[in-house]
Amino acid sequence: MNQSKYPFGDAEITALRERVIEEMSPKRFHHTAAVEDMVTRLATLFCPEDIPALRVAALLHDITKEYDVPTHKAILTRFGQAPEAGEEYAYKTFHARTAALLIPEKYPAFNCETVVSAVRWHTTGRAGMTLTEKLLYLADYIDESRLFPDCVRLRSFFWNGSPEGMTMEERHTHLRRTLIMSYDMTMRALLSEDAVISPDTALARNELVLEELMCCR
Ligand code: DGI
Ligand code: FE
Ligand code: FE
Repeated sequence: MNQSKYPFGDAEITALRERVIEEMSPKRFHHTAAVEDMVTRLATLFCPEDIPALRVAALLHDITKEYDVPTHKAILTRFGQAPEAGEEYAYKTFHARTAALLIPEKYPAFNCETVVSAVRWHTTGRAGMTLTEKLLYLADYIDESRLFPDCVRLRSFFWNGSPEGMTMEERHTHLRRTLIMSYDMTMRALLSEDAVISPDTALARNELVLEELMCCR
């Protein structure tokens, strides 16, 4: 028999998809479904055993994206989590935090660490990201519904590198290089808007760059 690491499978994930579609605009659901597909493709290469959790995390990652800032702040306050210094002005990152906070009460059947942490860190990443956190972060960036030039470029960089034909070690190096490229593009875009860069964004990028320097020079 197939032993899954997770207490949910295809039937529960299909029911979740039908519930999530009711909670967001058609546009947001279109993106959500595309992230589910992309994270499944990525997890097939890196950690097939985590596909159920990553599909769930994809379905839940943007459930609060369409809330306004006062609603995010009210949720954060209810959970005793005022935004940290530097995050107060990076309000577009709030939805990752509030979605993760609401999972235990709104979706208790899917309240597992892999799901919640992938949702929590999907926008900024963080220093010390787990593999599953990295995969949702990247899938959110390069899902096929995104046509923005940076996204198209990053999607091509990852898949044109033919990661299917690589050893696992080469795949991890390719993933790191793809993530570094994503952070460089995000930070350039944020700088061009004079936006506040979340400390987690900066820490995640620096850690990956240092790993690259130590490994490959
Ligand atoms: O929710 P999505 O649109 O699917 O994607 P996302 O969760 O990656 O959110 C992207 C938005 O978040 C985009 O408008 C840029 C913003 N963002 C990401 N990192 C930071 C940030 N905004 C600020 N101010 N600082 C960050 O570090
Ligand atoms: Fe998001
Ligand atoms: Fe998203």
